[in-house]
Amino acid sequence: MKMLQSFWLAAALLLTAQFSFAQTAPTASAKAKSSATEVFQIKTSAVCDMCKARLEKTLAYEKGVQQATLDVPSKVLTVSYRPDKTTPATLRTAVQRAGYDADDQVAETRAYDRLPDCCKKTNNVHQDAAH
Ligand SMILES: [Cu+2]
Repeated sequence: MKMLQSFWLAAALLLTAQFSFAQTAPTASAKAKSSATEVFQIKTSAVCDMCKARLEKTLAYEKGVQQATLDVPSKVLTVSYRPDKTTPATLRTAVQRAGYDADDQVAETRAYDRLPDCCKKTNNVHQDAAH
């Protein structure tokens, strides 16, 4: 009898855990769903505010992009885009063409070579008083 009790207790715990997971999951995606806009993030090799300006500008000119914000400390570029106009793959390519890595895709060499020294990925994330 005691074993049956602990079985039910375990089952109840499992259900509660699943229930609370199911509750938190939709909230995260509901935010991205509002008005035909999707949001996704690209891990880049940006290191300073100049990179931030360059990448945000590059993405702003891309078709279907509504907003692009780079968080310099984490190097993560957050893009809001219209899925009927562009795709995450296209936007990653745009980042590569600007001279930066996009997730596991390496920056286009020629664009990367044109970057100022302070923007090379051999640098750590830094703040440059010069700009
Ligand atoms: Cu830079």
